[in-house]
Amino acid sequence: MFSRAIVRPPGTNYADGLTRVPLGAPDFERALRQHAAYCEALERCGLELTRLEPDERYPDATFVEDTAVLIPATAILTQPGAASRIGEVESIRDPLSRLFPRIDSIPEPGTLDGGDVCEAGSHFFIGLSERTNEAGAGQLAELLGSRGYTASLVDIRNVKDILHLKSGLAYLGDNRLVVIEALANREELRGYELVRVNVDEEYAANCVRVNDFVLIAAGYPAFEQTLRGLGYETIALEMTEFQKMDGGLSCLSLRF
Ligand code: CIR
Repeated sequence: MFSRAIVRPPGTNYADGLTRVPLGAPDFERALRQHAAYCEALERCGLELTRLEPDERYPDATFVEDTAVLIPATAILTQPGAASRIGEVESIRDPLSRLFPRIDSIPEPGTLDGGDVCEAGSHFFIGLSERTNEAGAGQLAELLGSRGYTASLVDIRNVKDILHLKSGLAYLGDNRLVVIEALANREELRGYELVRVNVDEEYAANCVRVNDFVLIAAGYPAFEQTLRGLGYETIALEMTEFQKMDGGLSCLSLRF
């Protein structure tokens, strides 16, 4: 169960952030509305929100999930793999210090984005990606290990179209993982029940189970139907303006 989340609305220079997807520039006002609806959905799931101010120094700062990995004992500050995002970590240190008993970090030469870290109960999948390197993943695995969690690596460097591990993998609880086809046959995921996402609905794989609900991107009817068929109550959210900046649903919040 989650009880809180940290969110940060996009700033006016949001469109200056990083993106690899050819979907055009985001509309700032629409992004704000979509962000507000996202926050409302988290509250509907029972979460108390810590709402940070937009941070115009970092156009990608709305994607707060990339800056930390949270477990009850500590908030682990990451080491973003994109140079323009490194400062975001310092900007979230204070709020996390007020909410967590301890702060740890991933030092260089490690790099690690929170979007590459998929928590599945007491196990963590850590993606090796364009943003997360072996050193960063190893440091995180060690920190988690010292707190009683297990971790395994999932190399996505050759998986086309996904920026982070969680762009293609989500944990629903109940030993169930949502996966895109490109990851469905991975040895690392054996032992879990896999909920596959159609190739033409891949963006929807980045969904988030929050207490009694699963938040999903709007516009992916087959996947929504699959989740409902499994007995989940879904909340579909318009994510178009975040998708344009390569962002998924999970990256807009840090949940704990
Ligand atoms: C970036 O490229 O870093 C941002 N524009 C998007 C980050 C999305 N984060 C995530 O999926 N965890």
